[in-house]
Amino acid sequence: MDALKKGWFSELGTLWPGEAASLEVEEVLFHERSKFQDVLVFKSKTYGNVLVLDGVIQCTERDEFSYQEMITFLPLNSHPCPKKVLVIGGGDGGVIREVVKHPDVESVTQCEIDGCVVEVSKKYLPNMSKGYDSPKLTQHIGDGFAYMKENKNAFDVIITDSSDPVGPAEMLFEKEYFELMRSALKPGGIICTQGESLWLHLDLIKSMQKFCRTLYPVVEYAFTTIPTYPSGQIGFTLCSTSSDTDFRDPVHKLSDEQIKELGLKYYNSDVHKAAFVLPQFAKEALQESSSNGATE
Ligand code: SPM
Repeated sequence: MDALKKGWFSELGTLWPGEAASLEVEEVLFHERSKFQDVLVFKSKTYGNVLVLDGVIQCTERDEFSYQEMITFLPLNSHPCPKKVLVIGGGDGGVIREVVKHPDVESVTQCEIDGCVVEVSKKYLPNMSKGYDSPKLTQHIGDGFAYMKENKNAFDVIITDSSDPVGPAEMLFEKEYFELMRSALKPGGIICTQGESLWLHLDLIKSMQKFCRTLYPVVEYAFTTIPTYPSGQIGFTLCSTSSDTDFRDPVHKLSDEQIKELGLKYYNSDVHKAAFVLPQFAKEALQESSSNGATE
């Protein structure tokens, strides 16, 4: 594998041509091809154990909490009562770990297509996969599309924790998928999906915002910082079926005591609000996509 050379892993990818971040490898812990993708776990020198799918870093033990907390608490704290949650993807378990912390959540269903990722995470990423022990969880190893087609009007919140739009996750960035999620939501339901980087994928984000606006009355992009994703930033597409939703002003505001009880290390209510404040170039680009978005 070209990405592993002379004790370093380099993240070479078609979505970020001409650049590649590298991590020093102490030991390769697992490396096999599953039915769906190349699965690698290595112990890095400074970021703990690292999960890589098809050559792309999915999470490291050192900085994963930024992404997992934000993709979870941005939607859950924007919904008045998020009792039933669906997670598509998220095989490492980190999002499940966060979802089951929320006191309003009664049940969470996970659809992960690749059982190998779940098993590998249980073995090598114990702090992420510990959510798998929760009695709130029902897990399906299978296709999220098929599951949602059979479960209409069923969920308060749907979180899509996917890899990038190349390979198995490509369809999760298309309009049909967002239509399907809408049909699986209860009235007032909210979705939050992995929404890619402003620095690298602005055209993709613009086109997603545009088609989302044809399906949902409220559509926003928020982001978090994370050193081991290309450009150090990754975003989230948030949509609500209710025009009353204001993602920028969370319904559930957490006190310092609650933050501590929930063990949150990145998310707090100020970070929630700030996540929607965009730099000027992005604000202009997304405003542009919204001004001609109503009819697509
Ligand atoms: N639970 C963590 C899974 C991570 N899912 C998102 C991975 C994205 C990796 N690529 C980032 C590319 C940024 N443009």
